[in-house]
Amino acid sequence: MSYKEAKKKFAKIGIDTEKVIADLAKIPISMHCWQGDDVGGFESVGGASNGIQTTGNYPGKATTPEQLMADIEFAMKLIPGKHRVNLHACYGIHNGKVVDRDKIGPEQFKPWVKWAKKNGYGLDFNPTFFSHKNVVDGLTLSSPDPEIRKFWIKHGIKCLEIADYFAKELKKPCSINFWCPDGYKDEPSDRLGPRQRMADSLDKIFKKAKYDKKRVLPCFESKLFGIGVESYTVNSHEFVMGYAQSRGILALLDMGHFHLTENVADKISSFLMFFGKVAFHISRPVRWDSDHVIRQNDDLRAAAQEIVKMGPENFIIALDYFDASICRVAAWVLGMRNMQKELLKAMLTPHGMLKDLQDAGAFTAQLVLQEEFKDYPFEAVWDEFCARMKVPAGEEWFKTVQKYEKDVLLKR
Ligand code: RNT
Ligand code: ZN
Repeated sequence: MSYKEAKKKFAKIGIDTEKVIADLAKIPISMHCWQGDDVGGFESVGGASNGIQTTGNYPGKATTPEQLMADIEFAMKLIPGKHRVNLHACYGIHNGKVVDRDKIGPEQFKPWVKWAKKNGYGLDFNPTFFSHKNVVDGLTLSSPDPEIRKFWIKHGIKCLEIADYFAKELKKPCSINFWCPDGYKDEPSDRLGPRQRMADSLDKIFKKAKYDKKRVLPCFESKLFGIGVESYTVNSHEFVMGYAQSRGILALLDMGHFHLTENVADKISSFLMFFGKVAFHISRPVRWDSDHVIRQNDDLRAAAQEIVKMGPENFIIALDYFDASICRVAAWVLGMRNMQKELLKAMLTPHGMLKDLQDAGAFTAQLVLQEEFKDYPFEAVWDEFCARMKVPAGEEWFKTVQKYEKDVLLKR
């Protein structure tokens, strides 16, 4: 179906595709730098550890800042619209002399800011509470050892200051997400103490750090379990909700951090009501928090539908997956485009009409139309969107990546 025909068809159910195209172009997605090098970073060659695990050894991984930047730029060219890049503290650029995490500052991130300015990307940030010798017994901010806590508190403070530097330089708000691996493999005897220590450490970080609350948006990510922390995580969903709500920061939902049968999309409206803004890690768990590349599946569809209904401007949409078994550049492009495709499908759904059916108790009509609208000609609008954004619409983007792989990635 041509775009013209699709436009008419959507107009009949009250959807203005021109507006949808314009609106979709304005939704930034935060692309995670860590898909480019299996969450490696530039401090050491050790790779990811302490609660982060990648599997696979696909060739062509970025091993230097220049390579990672080039790969991100290449991927971004195949993704419609202007987006953000999500950095982790372990991606500081140290030029030979590695500064430890309690001492890093804007200095290590200057080249990133210069690069982001040149390319027009916004930047988001994350302290790195993993892949480090000071994660002792799997604990950071909740460690019973005050020296260990002190180290990680300093790291948190430094990172808030780096986020502030990003926001100031790029003149765009910067979200900074706190995720810590803290937890226990087996039944702990004390569940309260670690949570009290965690809250106290976080309070110290937010109190001492110098940052502008208007331009830096701290987020706090919960997690149900991890490998090696099967029995207890300090930052459980309830803990994170309570802490974030009481301290005026945002809670972050990661799609892989809940029971597999839990409907993460259902949580969004409650979050929005009580936080005003929702931070999201879009991920795909397969049997566990496996961080697979996101697909256009029911979970992503449901999340996108809620994001669109609640107003995308109220969300920080960040991707979080890392597959080391496939081409990393393709993984970025596919995931970003899948996110946009699901947002577009949601924007092409007449939510007002469906809501009225729900309120009228017309459940048969609601079910029928919810299903029928899934078959509306989304593809014609996507193609038009891509054409206007000057990126390939269909699978031909992959040929471009294959060429880059042959010419650049496989020569590393
Ligand atoms: C880990 C969390 C966290 C990380 C990134 C790298 O389970 O999802 O968000 O994936 O910070
Ligand atoms: Zn996450």
